[in-house]
Amino acid sequence: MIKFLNLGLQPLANSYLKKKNLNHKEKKFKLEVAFNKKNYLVSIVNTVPKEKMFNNMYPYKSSESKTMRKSFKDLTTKVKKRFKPNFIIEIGSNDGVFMKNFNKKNIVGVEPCKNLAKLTKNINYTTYSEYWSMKLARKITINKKAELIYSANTLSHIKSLNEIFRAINYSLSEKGVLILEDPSLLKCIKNVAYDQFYCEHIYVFSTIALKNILNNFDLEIFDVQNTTTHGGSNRYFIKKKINKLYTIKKSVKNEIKKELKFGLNKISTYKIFADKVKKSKIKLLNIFQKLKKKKLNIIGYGATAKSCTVLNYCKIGNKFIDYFYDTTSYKINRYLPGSKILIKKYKKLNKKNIDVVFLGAWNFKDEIFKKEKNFIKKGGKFIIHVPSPKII
Ligand code: DWN
Repeated sequence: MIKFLNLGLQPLANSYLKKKNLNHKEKKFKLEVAFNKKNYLVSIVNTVPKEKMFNNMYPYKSSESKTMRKSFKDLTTKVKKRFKPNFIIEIGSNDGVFMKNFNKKNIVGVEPCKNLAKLTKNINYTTYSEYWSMKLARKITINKKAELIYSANTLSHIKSLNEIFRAINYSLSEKGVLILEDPSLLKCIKNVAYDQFYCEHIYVFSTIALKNILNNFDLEIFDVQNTTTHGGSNRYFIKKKINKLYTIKKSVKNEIKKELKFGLNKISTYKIFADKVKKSKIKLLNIFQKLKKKKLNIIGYGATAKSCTVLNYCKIGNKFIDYFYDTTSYKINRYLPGSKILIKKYKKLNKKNIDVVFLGAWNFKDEIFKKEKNFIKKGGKFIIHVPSPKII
């Protein structure tokens, strides 16, 4: 593994602080990112035990944005039509935003965060509140294998790829399909979206890396689609190699071509990216300093896990940002880890008391700009740090 990026000491991204704990020392870990030149996998170097991140107090709910609700709903329609699955497993079912589009008889969820699993259990969707493992795979599919396994923004959070794919291989029927959806490394590197790296994102996958990993488990990608969610993701359609029901689509070759052309197989590409990250930090700090000199009121919008990386790496704290707005109940009245900026319950932006807004949830720019059109009309501005820090 070759380290190429050092994002400093970072707290746990989704560990929002209570007021009474503001003076407690926060646990921090060294956030470094590395490239494996054998299989092209990009991963963080130091990982945090899963129980510290995914427990009974996980704050993130996938259904919080219109964009994601629509994305999951649209996929459901396509999946039903294309694969007609009768037995589906969703790994990382979160608050049920995907699951709820299916009949309760046809889908089971796996969600180790007990507070979230409860939400789907309460409405009678079978949900295993456990980490995805071989043991769990045996429990769920000992008698009946899955025709579809779906996992969005989850496998990148699990350290043991061996355990993940062995368990998937065991659970998937011979003719079954695995659909994986995760942020695209190509998009992340191209857009200098370094905030995709934090404790939970152990991996940011490329097609070339995923192909190499899947090969060890006799699995192969037969289709790949680029989606716009989370700043640019890939949706991979995967099958067992023995399954001849699907032919490998041109999309796979094309995606690999794009990645190789950009140089995702070369360490030099990642070194260039790391230089851009350093420049991005300087530029973002300059923007904040200039705005503060003018005594403008700056707030944040969307207290994302990604913001944790940016704010702590760039050392942007409550001297620059007065507070964040967020719609998520678990985050409200808490403080962002490290930077200790207060998170307030979302209110429509008002130009009377807010001049500039740092867009923590930059991946939902279109949805947020639509919602805040009056603020924009009245001259309200946003700071966006991806692909390059600027005021718009
Ligand atoms: O992989 C992960 C992704 C999918 O979700 C997890 N490791 C953790 C989490 O990452 P994130 O916090 O960076 O995700 P989002 O989806 O960018 O978070 C958006 C945040 O912004 C949420 O807290 C909700 C909030 N929000 C809001 O307050 N108003 C979002 C929208 C669209 C809004 O209008």
